Amino acid sequence: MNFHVLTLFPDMITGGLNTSIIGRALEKGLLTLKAIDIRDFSENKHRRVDDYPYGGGAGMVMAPGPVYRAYQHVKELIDTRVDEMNQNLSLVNVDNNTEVKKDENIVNFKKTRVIYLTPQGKVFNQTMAEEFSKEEDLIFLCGHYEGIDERVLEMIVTDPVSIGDYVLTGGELPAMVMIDAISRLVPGVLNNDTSAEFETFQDNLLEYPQYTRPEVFMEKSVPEVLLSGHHANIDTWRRQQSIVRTVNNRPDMIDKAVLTKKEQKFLDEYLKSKE
Ligand code: 6GU
Repeated sequence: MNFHVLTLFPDMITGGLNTSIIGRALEKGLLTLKAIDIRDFSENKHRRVDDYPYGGGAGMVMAPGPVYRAYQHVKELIDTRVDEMNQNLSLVNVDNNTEVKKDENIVNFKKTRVIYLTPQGKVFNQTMAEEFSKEEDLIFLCGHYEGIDERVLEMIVTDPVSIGDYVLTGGELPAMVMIDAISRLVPGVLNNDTSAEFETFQDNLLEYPQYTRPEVFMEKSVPEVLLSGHHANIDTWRRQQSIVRTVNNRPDMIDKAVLTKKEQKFLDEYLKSKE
């Protein structure tokens, strides 16, 4: 997966994503991350990229020119790489003396998706993360000030995305949030292949609580069942904890959760005990 981020604050992107799990995946070459400074594509001698809004009003608007040229630059890099991959593929096929129709060589003729981070976008969720994680390249466009000239957005954006119902000062943090959520779904990024499948949101239940040593911390003990070694009881207890957490913290999710008859009975009794 190759991430390309169009931004006025490239250091924020590269600095924020080169540690821990994502940093290791970048080192391993499972991911690449390029932050492109939109200011480098200003044709103004003061490197200006914003201007006053037509029709008046507060704040400044990012001009279409620098954004469009930054996008073209990234797109050319992607297209060149895809062309090279296809040429190499043709060479391999020639060497193997295999008959290949021309378009069987084409690895990526899909239009690269351009995600515009905006509170006006569709709200990001795990299903969208899964969908985006199947792409080979993703372009993120981060706005600042009062936004970006609508014309360039109409020309290049395929996916306007928000990360929730609150307003931030720019698209960089949302882009980083999305890159993190998408990256951990790319095969090999997590050490543990299965862990991405079995957790929060996958079956519309929140995760159960976790404990580690010491067994007693400031007079608080680890729940006894976890020390019992009885795996069936542990699984039941964890499912029940997930159900309790979901109904208390995310009552909007509990109706979508798939519960066994026993679990439904447990939930009914729990809710009754709370009345
Ligand atoms: Cl994507 N951008 C900004 N500026 N604010 C947001 C957001 C995005 N998502 C939630 N709030």
